[in-house]
Amino acid sequence: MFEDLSSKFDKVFKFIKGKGKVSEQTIDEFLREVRRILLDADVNYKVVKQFCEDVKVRSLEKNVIKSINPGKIVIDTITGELVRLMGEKKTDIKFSAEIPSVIMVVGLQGSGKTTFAAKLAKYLRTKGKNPALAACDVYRPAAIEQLKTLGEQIDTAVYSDDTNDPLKIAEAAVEFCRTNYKDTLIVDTAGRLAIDEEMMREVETLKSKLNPAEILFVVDSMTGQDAVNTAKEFHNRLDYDGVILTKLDGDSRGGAALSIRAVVDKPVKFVSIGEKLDALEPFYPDRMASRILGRGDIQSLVEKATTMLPDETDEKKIKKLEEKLNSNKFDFTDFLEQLQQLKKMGSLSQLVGMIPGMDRMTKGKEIDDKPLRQVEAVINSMTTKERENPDLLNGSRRKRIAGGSGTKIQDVNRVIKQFYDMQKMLKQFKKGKMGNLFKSMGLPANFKMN
Ligand SMILES: Nc1nc2c(ncn2[C@@H]2O[C@H](COP(=O)(O)OP(=O)(O)OP(=O)(O)O)[C@@H](O)[C@H]2O)c(=O)[nH]1
Ligand SMILES: [Mg+2]
Repeated sequence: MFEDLSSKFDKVFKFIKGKGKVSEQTIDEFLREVRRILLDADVNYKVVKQFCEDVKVRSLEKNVIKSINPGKIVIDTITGELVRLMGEKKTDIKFSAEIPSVIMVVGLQGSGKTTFAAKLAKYLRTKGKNPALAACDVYRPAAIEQLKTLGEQIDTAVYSDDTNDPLKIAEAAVEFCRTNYKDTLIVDTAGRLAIDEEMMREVETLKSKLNPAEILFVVDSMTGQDAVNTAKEFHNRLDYDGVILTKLDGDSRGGAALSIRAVVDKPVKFVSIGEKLDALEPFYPDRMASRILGRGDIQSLVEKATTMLPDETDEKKIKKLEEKLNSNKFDFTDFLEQLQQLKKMGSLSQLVGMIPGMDRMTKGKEIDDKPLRQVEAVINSMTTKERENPDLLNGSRRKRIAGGSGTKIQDVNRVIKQFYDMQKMLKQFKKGKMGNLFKSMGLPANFKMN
């Protein structure tokens, strides 16, 4: 996700980090670069302009020119402004007092509505809801079948009938929910190639008759500024409640994710990151900013881990690691074990973006096991002493390891950096509170960093 954007930010941050003191002119120079990066990522030009102005004003307010660490001030400001741009806080789905809460899913053709409707049903079930789906796309021949198939996969009821009238189907589906104790109805609607009057009128009618708790607008993030324009038009007609960004697993440049909130002033509620039905994540602006800046997203990783229960062999491993950690510290062997554990948790492409530094390493290339294999090769070429004591790894040792693992010295440096990054991130989680999370991640419940 956003590898290009991350590596460009990385470069320009290095430039400012290297400065002992800055003038207003240096800040301007730096921001010109930031501006270019954002425009290249297809962020709306008005949004970019405002963003750079805000960063400048805030940095000056923080006395960046007199500071002895101007790089930190500027980078912290950029991070904060990115979070603000994307809406600051995670926004949840609303439910109505009446049963069922109706959630309408709207958007252009092929944006990912039907897939999202099923993903949302699956997600809501993990939150204790009992949803049903309504098949209201009566135009595309296979649409109803598609939703039924998805419903079967997630063991969720799909209401459909042959009336060919979206409103009648939706109203009957509401009744179906009431008699079958379904508390939430997710309504999948038809898409069109472009916004047209007929589709808009149809969804407007659905809105006025169904009185939905939520209207969610689904948009393909790969379409960049088009996505933002469509979001605006839909918003003018429907005044929806939230945006769903799909296909963030593709080579989306980030423009839609970064501009949509500022342009339509509606929160992004979920992002969809793959075709599989569990490839859905709530949208957290701060975590997204962290990914955009290439710092990974350990929180989401840990949350993902909690949905997995360790099997018996994992339990044994946890015990062993626990004993080790009580007397020792997190070393390269543990690091490798953790990465292998993470790999078991899901597709590597979903996980790499969450591991600090990994995203940049793969640079949007076809994601396979290569990054992990490289980490393995590098760690396997270390001596036991080196694995236990990473501080031993001086220049000549690194060179030897590169030779031994068939990698370049930069690869070795990167693995070492990743190790320290992960160590740092894990340190942020305090003992106790995160105990159960660690457990499912394959770490002892009383895991603690020295
Ligand atoms: N890679 C990727 N593919 C996705 C994602 N979401 C949906 N898709 C794929 O995009 C295609 C279209 O998805 P649908 O859910 O059928 O889209 P739709 O908006 O319902 O389409 P219409 O009903 O024709 O308007 C399918 O092949 C999905 O598998 C995603 O987050 N990532
Ligand atoms: Mg559909």
